[in-house]
Amino acid sequence: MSDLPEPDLAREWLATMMLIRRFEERAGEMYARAKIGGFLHLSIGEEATIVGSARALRDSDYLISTYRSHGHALVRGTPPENVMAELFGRVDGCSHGRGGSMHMFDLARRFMGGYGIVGGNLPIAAGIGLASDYKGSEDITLCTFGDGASNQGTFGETLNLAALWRLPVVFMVTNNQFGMGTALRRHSAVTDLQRKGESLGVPGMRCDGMDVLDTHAVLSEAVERVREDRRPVLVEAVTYRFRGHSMADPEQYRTKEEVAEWRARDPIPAFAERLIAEGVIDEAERERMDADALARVDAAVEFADASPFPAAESLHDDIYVLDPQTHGWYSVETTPERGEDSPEAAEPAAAAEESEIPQQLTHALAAGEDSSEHAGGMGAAGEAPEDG
Ligand SMILES: Cc1ncc(C[n+]2csc(CCOP(=O)(O)OP(=O)(O)O)c2C)c(N)n1
Repeated sequence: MSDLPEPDLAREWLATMMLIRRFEERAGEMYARAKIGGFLHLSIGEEATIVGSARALRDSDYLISTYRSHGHALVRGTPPENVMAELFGRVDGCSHGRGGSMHMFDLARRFMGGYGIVGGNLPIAAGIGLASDYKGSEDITLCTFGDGASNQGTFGETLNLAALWRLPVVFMVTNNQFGMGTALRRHSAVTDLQRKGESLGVPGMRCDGMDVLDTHAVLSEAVERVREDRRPVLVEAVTYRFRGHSMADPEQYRTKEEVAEWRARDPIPAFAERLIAEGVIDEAERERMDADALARVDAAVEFADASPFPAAESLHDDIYVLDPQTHGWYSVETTPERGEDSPEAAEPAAAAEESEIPQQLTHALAAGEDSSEHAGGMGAAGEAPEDG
């Protein structure tokens, strides 16, 4: 059994797990009440993996996650108000209301975001690791992704390059047993996921992702190894997603008994009971901590509700623009200056020559490609889209 950390630290870990749980439950309710549009993926059941791993980082280290990332923003210290406002699509959201559930982001706290593309965050993590090395810093990056993502091409490509270039990245596969409705044994030939990087030169480790202490102990070792040796490692955190994949999941791929078995190992009561048994907190304090978490979530909802939607005129700020009629900083037909609609805009042909990407966009436009396919935008509030 892993040792407990200092009492204040232990309380903070429990409080953060409780906050994530209460936040996620409320987010689910708000989705049902059509306050939240698009997709919503909850991490209920995975709190020990989130808190145990993130608390192994220094504040200056980077964390990068997936579309299941509300908890990652909260654990890094993004105020619940700004996370909830993001879910509501409001201007005070941590991505100014433009990302929604799948695109949390907080640069100041070195949370490099949620990503909607399965496996899409791995190459970005390698890039962040390369930048850390290039700058001669000690920073490392923790990149978390799902068991399903370990089958993506980006997994092999990124781990190979990370090992070859000795990039300071801890890859953590959050094995919650399913990729959408497909169980691990049905989607991966190798189910011992910590071994999936071995042939690529990335050694593996495993932690009990239902136990915040074990997760923290294993991740601390991984983080320190990576910081010292400047070589990547792969950690498998074994956990379970208590709720459906997203809000529109009939859960026909698993039995109620299986869910109940894992729920009996709920990481929050398990850790709370250990703290009570060792005299760090008592039952009254546990209840107070839970009430505090609820009060913070209440305040977050109130804040998000009062926050305005972004102004219509700001629609084209901070985005890549494909439509030649609209003026964004990366628009093909206008100046490439950020946020500017400058009278000195380059001629369209000249602008297209400046980089390959605008040319590609020009070709896509010429070929009549539908830009909405690339946009990944949010659906109407309250809809139950099939998936992200
Ligand atoms: C490249 C890509 N393919 C498919 C999808 C649709 N999709 C969204 S989530 C998901 C399952 C991923 O499962 P896993 O990596 O285990 O993460 P989890 O959802 O369990 O956290 C899929 C297939 C996508 N978003 N991106």
